[in-house]
This record gives sequence, C-alpha cells and structure tokens, in this order.
Amino acid sequence: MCYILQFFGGLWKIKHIPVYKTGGGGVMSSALAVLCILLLHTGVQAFGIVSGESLNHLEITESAILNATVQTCRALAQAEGTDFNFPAQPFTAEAVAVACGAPQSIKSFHQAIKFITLWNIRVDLRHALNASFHFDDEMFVQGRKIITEGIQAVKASNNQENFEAARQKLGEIFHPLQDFYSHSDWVELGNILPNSNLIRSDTSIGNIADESRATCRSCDGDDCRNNILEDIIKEKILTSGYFGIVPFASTKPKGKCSHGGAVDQTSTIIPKGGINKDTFGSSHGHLHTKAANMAIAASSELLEDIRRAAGDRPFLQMMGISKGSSKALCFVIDTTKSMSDDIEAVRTVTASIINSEVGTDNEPSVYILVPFNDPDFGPLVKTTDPQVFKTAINSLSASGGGDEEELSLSGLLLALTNNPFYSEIFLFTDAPAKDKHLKSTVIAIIQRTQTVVNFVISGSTVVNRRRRSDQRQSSRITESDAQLYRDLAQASGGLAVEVEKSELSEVVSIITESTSSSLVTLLQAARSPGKADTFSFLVDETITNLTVYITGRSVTFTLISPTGLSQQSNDTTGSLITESKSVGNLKTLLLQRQAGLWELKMVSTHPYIVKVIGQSPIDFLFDFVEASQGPLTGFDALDTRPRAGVNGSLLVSLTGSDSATVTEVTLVESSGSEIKGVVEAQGRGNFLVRVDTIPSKAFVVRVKGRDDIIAPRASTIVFERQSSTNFRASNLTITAKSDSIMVPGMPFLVPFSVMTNGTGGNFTIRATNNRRFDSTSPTTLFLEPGSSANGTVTLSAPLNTPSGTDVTLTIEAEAPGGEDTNYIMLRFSIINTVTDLTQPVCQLLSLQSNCSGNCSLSMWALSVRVTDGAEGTGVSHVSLRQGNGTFNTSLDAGNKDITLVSYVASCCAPDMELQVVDRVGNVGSCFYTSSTLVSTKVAQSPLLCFGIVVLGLHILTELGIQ
Ligand SMILES: *[C@@H]1O[C@H](CO)[C@@H](O)[C@H](O)[C@H]1NC(C)=O
Ligand SMILES: *[C@@H]1O[C@H](CO)[C@@H](O)[C@H](O)[C@H]1NC(C)=O
Ligand SMILES: *[C@@H]1O[C@H](CO)[C@@H](O)[C@H](O)[C@H]1NC(C)=O
Ligand SMILES: *[C@@H]1O[C@H](CO)[C@@H](O)[C@H](O)[C@H]1NC(C)=O
Ligand SMILES: [Ca+2]
Ligand SMILES: [Ca+2]
Repeated sequence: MCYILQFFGGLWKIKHIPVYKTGGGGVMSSALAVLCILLLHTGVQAFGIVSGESLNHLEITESAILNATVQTCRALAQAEGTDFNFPAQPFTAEAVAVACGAPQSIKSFHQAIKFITLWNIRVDLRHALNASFHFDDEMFVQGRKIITEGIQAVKASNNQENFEAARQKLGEIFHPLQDFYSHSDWVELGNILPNSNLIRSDTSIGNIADESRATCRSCDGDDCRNNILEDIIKEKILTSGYFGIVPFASTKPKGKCSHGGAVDQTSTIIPKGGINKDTFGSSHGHLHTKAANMAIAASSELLEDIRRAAGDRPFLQMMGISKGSSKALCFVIDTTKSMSDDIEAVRTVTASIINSEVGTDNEPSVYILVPFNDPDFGPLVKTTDPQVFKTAINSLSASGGGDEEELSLSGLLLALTNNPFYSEIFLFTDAPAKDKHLKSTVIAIIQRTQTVVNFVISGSTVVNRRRRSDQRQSSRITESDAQLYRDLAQASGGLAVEVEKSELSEVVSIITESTSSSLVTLLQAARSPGKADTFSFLVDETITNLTVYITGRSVTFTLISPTGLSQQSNDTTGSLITESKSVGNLKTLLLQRQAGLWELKMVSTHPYIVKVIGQSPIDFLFDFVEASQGPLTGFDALDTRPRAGVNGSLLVSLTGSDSATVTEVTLVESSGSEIKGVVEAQGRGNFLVRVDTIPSKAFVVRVKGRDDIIAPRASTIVFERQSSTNFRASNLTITAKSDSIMVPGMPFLVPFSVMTNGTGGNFTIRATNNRRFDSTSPTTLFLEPGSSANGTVTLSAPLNTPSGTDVTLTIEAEAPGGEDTNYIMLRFSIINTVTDLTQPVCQLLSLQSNCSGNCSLSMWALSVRVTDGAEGTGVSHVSLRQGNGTFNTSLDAGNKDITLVSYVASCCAPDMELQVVDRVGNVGSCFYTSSTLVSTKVAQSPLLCFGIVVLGLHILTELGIQ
C-alpha cells in the first residue's frame, strides 16, 4: 500500500505520490520537484501515524514471507515424515528458521527478507512518477502487466538458481500488488478474497470503469465512508483513486475518485475527498485493516504460485533457508603449470569437506569454482550439487600459463560477482597478478558484497618456482606482488597466508575448517608497515570457539585475559591458549572461553593481519543509506560508496535475537581514530545510525549492543561485533537508472551520471560485467570541479542466453590521479519474452473405484494425461499435492509432450490433487476425488449401482483447472 511508510518503525516517512503528470509524459521540472518535497512534508505531518498501528509495505511483505515459509517447511516436514512445530504468533524470522529446522539460516533468512523489502520500498523512491506501479489513476492493465511480467522473471531466475535476482524482482512486484488493495475499491466492493487475476495474465482483471464513467461523489466533509457511487458498488465496477500534487493542475477526469489525503491536490477538486486505505488516518482508513490483511493474503498467494513453480527446496533457498550452513564454498584456483601441488591440496580438502559436511548443518548451500590461467580464466562452475563440484575440482589440471604472471584478479572478479553477498572466497596461487589494473574494481566489489577473500600464496619465499629457460634461475613472488594480495585480503577481512608447497595441505585444512554460518568477527585489523600496537576485543557469554588468526613474519605477541592473566607467544605452557598451530606465516590460536575484555599486544616490523572470530548466534547486517534524491522523502540503501567528509547514515539490523538492541556504532579507521554515530531504534531489530562525518580513509564498522534475556534466567549480555570488510568513502557520486530486465539480442542502455564534490578533470570510466557480454561505454568523462557529467553503458546479451541468466554490471569512475574512485554495482536479469501464458491441462483417462463399506479394504485408481497444449512450452513437472497413494508418471512413448500419470490409493483417502507446471513456471492443479465422481456420474451410468465406476475413454472428461 502506499502508506506513509514508517520504514523500520519510524524513519521511512515515504508517501507514494503518483506525481502530477506533465503533458509530455511525467517529467517534472526541478521547480515542481521542490514543490513536491515541501508538500510532502506537510502531508507527512498531516497523516500523523501512530507507530505500530497502521501496517506498511515492510510489515505486509514480512508477514507474507514468514507465512509462506512456515507453510513450505510444514509441507516439507509432512512429506519427509518429520514433526513440525508451528512457531508462536506473531512469527519472527528467528522462530520461523528454527521451526524449519534451519537455525543456522537465521542470518541469511534476514538478509533475504531485508533485500526483498528494500526492493519493494524502492518502488516508492524510484517509480514515484509512474501511477502503474501503484494502481493509481485506474491503471489496472498496466499495473497487472508489471506484476505478471515480474512473476515470469522471478520464476526464470529461480530456474537458473539466481536467487538474488529473483528476490530483487519479487520485491519490485510486491509493491503494486499490495497497493492495489489500498488504492482501488476492491475492498469497498465487498470482496473478501484477493484478486487472483492480478497474478495471471490470461484472465480478466474485473469490470474496469470506463474512462468517462463517474465513480465518486464528494465526501461529506471529512467523512468519506460513502463517497463511492452506489451503482459502482452494485455493479462491482473496479476503480482507483487519482492523484496529483500540484494545486489547480489536476488531470483527474470528471467524476473520478481521488486518492485523498492532504498531499493529494486532486482531492480538493469535486468530487472531493478520497478512497485510499493506506493508514488508519486515510480517507478510507476505516478499511485499512481489511486492505492490509488482503494485501498480506495476496502476497501469500503470489509466493505460493512462485513456490509451486520452483519446488519447495528451491523456494526456501530463494528465502535464504537451506538445509546446511547457508554459506557458499568458493575456490578460485590458479591452474598454470607450477600449481599441481596446490590443486592436489584443494582436491583433498574438498573431498574431506564434502565427506564430512554433506547432510550436516555445515553443508555449504552452493559450491563455486573459478579456475584461472593465462591468457584465459574461467569458466565458472556454480552448483548446489557437491558431486558436480567434486568432479569439477577433480578434472582440474596444471598446465600452461606462459610468463610468470597470471590472471588471478580476473578469476577473483568472476567469483566475486557470482558469489552470494556476505560469503567467503579462497584463492590459491603461486604467481603475481598479471591484471593488477583490476585492483580497484576488485576492492569495490569486495566492499559492495561484503565478501571475505582469503589468499593462499605458495612458494613465495622458497626457491622452487618455475624453471623455464634457465633451470637454475628461479623466481618468486616479490614483496610488492605479495603486498597486492595482502591489501585485498585486508580490505575484505580475510587472510593472506604464505606457505611452502609442502605445507599446503595443512594450511588449506586449517583455513577452511570453519564453514559454520554462525561465525562472527570480534576484531579485524592490519598494520602495513608493521608496528607494535595493542588491540582489544570484547568476548561475550554467547561466544564459543574463540579463535585468533595472525598472519605476518616475525610476529610476537602477548595475550592478556579479562582476569589479567597473560601469555606470551613463545610460551607454550600457558593456559590462555588452549591450542595453537603455526604454518607458513599463519598462526592460529584457540583461546580459553572467558567472557570480558581481552587484550592483544602485537610486536612486529613486518606487515601483519590480526583477526579474532568466534561462533555466536548474535550478529549484525548493515547498509549505508542516504536520503532519497527523488520527489519522496525516505532513505534508500546505497549501491555505491558513501560520500566522504560529510554526514551519512547506516541502517543496522541485529540478527539472532529478538531482544537485542544496539547501543553504539562506531566507524573505526586503521589509525585508531573513531567516529561514533547517533543510534535511533526503529523497531523490529533495526537501528538508524547517523554519523557527522564519514571518514576519507578506510574504516570498519563496530557495533556494540546488549541483550536483556528474561528466560531461562534474567541476565544481560553485552556484545561487540565488527564488520570484516574495510569500507571506503568517496568524493565522487555515481548514479544509474535503468530497467532491470534485458532481452537477449537487444542493446540494453544503462545511463549513468558521475558527480565530483571536489576537483575536476578527466575521470576514467570502467564498465565491467561478469558474463563477458559485449559492452560499450565512454572511457573518460570530463568534469568541472563540483559538477557532473553523464554517460551510457550499452550491454548486449547474446540471442542464445538462457532466460533467467543474471548479469552484474559494475561502473567505476576514477578521479584524475587515481586516488579516489567510486562505483555502482547493478544486477539485471535476461528474460526471454514469454508467450506461453497458460498452465498445463489434465484429462482424466480412466477412474476405477470400488469404494464401499470398510474403506480400508478397498482401493481407487485413476490415470490422467497432462499436456501443455500446442502453443505451450511443455510440461516440466507433475507432482502430488494431496493424497498419499502410489503415484507414477511417465512420458507417452508416442508423444513426448504428453505426461501420463497413474495413481492408486486407499478409499480412506478419497481426494487427490496434482500440481502441473510448464517450462516457464505456469502452475495448474487438477483435483480428483473418488466419491464426487461417483456421485456425479450416478445419473449417467447404471453401472454405478454396482459401486464400480469405469470411466473409459468414451467419457473423457476434461476437468477445469483453476
Ligand atoms: C498463509 O499462506 C497460506 C498458504 O499459502 C494461505 O492459504 C493463507 O491464507 C496465508 N495466511 C495469511 C494470513 O495470509
Ligand atoms: C568448535 O569448532 C570445532 C571445529 O570447527 C567443532 O567441532 C566444535 O564443535 C566447535 N565447538 C563449539 C563449542 O562450537
Ligand atoms: C619469551 O620471550 C621474552 C622476550 O621476548 C623472554 O623474556 C621470555 O623469557 C621468553 N619466554 C620463554 C618461555 O621463552
Ligand atoms: C575528498 O576530498 C578532500 C578534500 O579535497 C580530501 O581531503 C579527501 O582525502 C578526499 N577523500 C577521498 C576519499 O578521496
Ligand atoms: Ca602467465
Ligand atoms: Ca503452458
């Protein structure tokens, strides 16, 4: 609904405004835009929402997702014969993930919900000028088109396991779907169920009012309860409110309803008043609850359709819930000539991870492999099947590579842009990067995706690398080559481990040991050049497996526990370190479990990285956010670096506890200087943090909080977490606007704009996409100081690109001198135009039933043929949705477009329902029951007197499918 969005409880004061349309087609002059914002402010105040009463898009979407997830997990539990315990109402992500038997997916479930709702709310910020996205101005056909085309894209993306793209589109189409119930008269017409025709394209939406037909009369003062005309209600005519924010310039046709509210200027023109149900304070606020509940039900119905097309497990994966750890296992491997030992070590550890973790809570949810060589890299293997991954790793072999340097950053970039956000990558090489120019792009994507990248660099100090022309001449990674990898590791919060070839197996098994999804970062810091420094980290009662990783040469340290005990690095008898390993330049220390503030005093003159992690359910997610630039007030998550040197905001969400709160958020520079933010609770575990100045140097985000636990006994946990990623701000601003769907074979334009808040000059532009699609873009843009310039990237997907493929495009702008860069990362889906809009159909071939007397002694059976029609894409899968009999499907020997289904069940289970899905995800269902058919046929066939029905081909019945 187009509520004044109190996003996260109070911040997102967004009011969708289907803004005044200029004659040309909706482009507003800046003067009008200013007017919008001013009007909006008064509007926002006039609505006066009481927090927590009216429901907004965020809450509606979250309710529907939680409900659909519970339903899916329950169905899976039933199918698998396991118990299912409904979580307590109202559902929370934590409780639902636990009920689904996937507590390890809590964080990724939160991420998915957050991401989907973000894209929902973005519709108000980015498509404010388009009434179709909000079902205003009687834009019913246009609104439904947005929904149904979006559904096709979501299904195609799920088919290709591109769940991020599916989430993005899903969020976008939730918005109009939910708005329909607030902005149209569907509720006023007395409907008690959602309008299912909005998620189908082959049916009528309803009886839409003619353009010339009057639909409303003026309200009686402030009382709008009876402003819709009686004949409209009586004839069940669909209409929706018109909206405009410019006084005296209304485009509302005569006699039409308005949206209503203080902001809507059309509502001051006869017929006055409005019909929206956005909040309790709206013109039809008395119907707010009904409309909001109907929007939840409609969103549930949409999710149900997507779930049926995808299947239960893939649907849950789209929601971030997987059986295993919800984490990716991603290897990027140099496959040039000298790498056979490394490949062997990776092969061994992969086999061991797969053998020990498949079927456990630690099983990776997706496996990714990117080989790189020289002059080529890739192809990427991305699979949810561990055996496919194992086979891919086993088929790697070391050869080629030409000169000393290899394409390590190209391989890394391919992995980074295909990996889920917030995951981890392991890169193996023994060579310098040939493609050093990609460094800033790699760092940009590390920051955007919050990925941790660990490097295993073998043979860097030993004299055993390639022996080519001169057998005695050896080479190795120089200090500066290694430093590039260390810089990337540090930026990402990963490790750069340097070992000899003989130490590979040991180090690979150490660093890949923990794939648990409950890992949290307590401290992550690097010093380059190295220097003596003291670090502290707070350990709370929820932390287990407290582990310190240190990489660096000639490092000594002293560890001091909360109780004041200390232990030096050369002391092997102390009690603080319960286990320690040292291989190559990596030290791993498992610490005694002790809550409180620990201290680590480091001494080294060489570069080093320190990382302290533990396992805990409590963690945080965050985005940099910015007040929307559009005509609406609200905050939007940034797809770019935040702006340096000015104030900024972060939206922080806690995961893993319903009762935890954030008490302090600090941006910590590596120099140690700290910028504290002002924290405002927004409800639902979300916190807005405002900082006065975003630093110009790299920084990490540190969150402190507390959790006041009531049961089983009252206690307070004070915790501290840190981002593993190092972030950077920029003096450049980069924005881009485009559609999110590409059609294969057609040039796709992405206009963008770069603005400098500092110096001018020639700015370097780089556009990279992760599918190696053809692309053109300017290579430089000239900017005057403090000004902006525009460019366009043109991307083309080859004609044969499978529907549902996604592509990420990163556009980077680099200031003269190369000191400052900013980027924007965008994701598009490639979707073929879908012409198959109908579901497969069932034809009953035969039904035999001798159900009489004791049902447990008799059986019924049927056979059905399923086809997708001559114009269809074909039957993709047929499954049993209801019924517990024996179910078999086979392809017709003569015609592969026909699927034959046979079913035999006990008469005690007289109902059965088939679910039939075609290749583009149109879902139908066919319902059969032994008894109904018997009774409907009584009049036709005397045979039924014997209690036996034989429905032969002569009474072929094509059953209607809804
Ligand atoms: C929850 O989902 C089920 C199945 O999709 C649906 O029947 C039900 O109406 C939904 N409940 C709500 C409150 O939307
Ligand atoms: C600590 O980690 C090890 C290995 O990663 C695991 O076997 C063990 O169960 C963990 N202990 C706790 C308390 O989580
Ligand atoms: C550890 O090194 C320090 C000096 O760096 C020395 O004073 C101390 O005796 C050493 N301890 C052990 C157990 O070797
Ligand atoms: C932004 O510009 C200011 C002033 O010119 C400079 O001090 C700062 O380092 C710049 N920040 C970045 C991230 O380049
Ligand atoms: Ca080479
Ligand atoms: Ca079809």
